[in-house]
Amino acid sequence: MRRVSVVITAVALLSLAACGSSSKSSSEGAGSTTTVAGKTRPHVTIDAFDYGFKLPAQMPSGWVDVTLHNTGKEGHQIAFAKLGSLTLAAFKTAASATNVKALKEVQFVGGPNNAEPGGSVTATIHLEPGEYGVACFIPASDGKAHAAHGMVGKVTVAQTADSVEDAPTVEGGSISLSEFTFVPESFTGNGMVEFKNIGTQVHEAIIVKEAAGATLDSVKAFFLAPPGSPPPAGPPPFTSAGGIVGLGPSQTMYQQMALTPGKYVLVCFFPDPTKGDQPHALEGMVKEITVS
Ligand SMILES: [Cu+2]
Repeated sequence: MRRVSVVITAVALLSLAACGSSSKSSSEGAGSTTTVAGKTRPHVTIDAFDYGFKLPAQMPSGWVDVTLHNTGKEGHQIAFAKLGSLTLAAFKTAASATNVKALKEVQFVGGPNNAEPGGSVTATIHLEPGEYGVACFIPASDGKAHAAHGMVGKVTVAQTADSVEDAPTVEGGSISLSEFTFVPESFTGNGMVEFKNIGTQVHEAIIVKEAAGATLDSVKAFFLAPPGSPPPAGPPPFTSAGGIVGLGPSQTMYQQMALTPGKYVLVCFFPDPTKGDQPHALEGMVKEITVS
């Protein structure tokens, strides 16, 4: 029951966050490219709507800038998972139920998170050739993941002349994710930021900027309303600042950031399969960081 309450709170915030200012961070226009040591990193823009993705049939392997452009009315994300031996049908079933235990075999490599309605979030992920399942795990008002409503699919990844294997250059520091915390290192919030999963479970980072007068406690109160109670009244005490989703153990990904000075909160709602799918946020995975 606790999980459902938290999850519904998360939905509310992601919808309400749409009323706030648009996220300037981690957004890039569709079709823009990034030059890496003379070679341009491929940039793929995927439209998200309520409820589905407009997916390309194929994406280049290597490091790819993935922009999720949200044309819907609810917040969305797209997590990429290399299927390996899991069938697409099994992936769809498990993703629709946010059954991370059944997704143990897939390799989650990350993706852009927390794209507000009308907004875009870009993340740089590494893809190996093969079949990938993609999904949005954000819950709809019925408590089921958006994946269960159609935000699940498949992308084929192949090496092409566009493929770039040189990892992005880190400019804005790094953030390590593990059970159950975020550890920033030399983090400035500006330039390319590295996200590393040094733990054993899949994690995400939903990033929000505290509104004037807000505190970590007021943000937590919004994210983690007690079981059975609605989130606090009024607008959310924060605005969206992008984020990353579905980063599996030992995986690294990047996000271009341009965070303005202020206090930010990182939250992970990924379920802990060893604790009855309790969201990591309830196990301490909520962190305030200051950008100066
Ligand atoms: Cu987590």
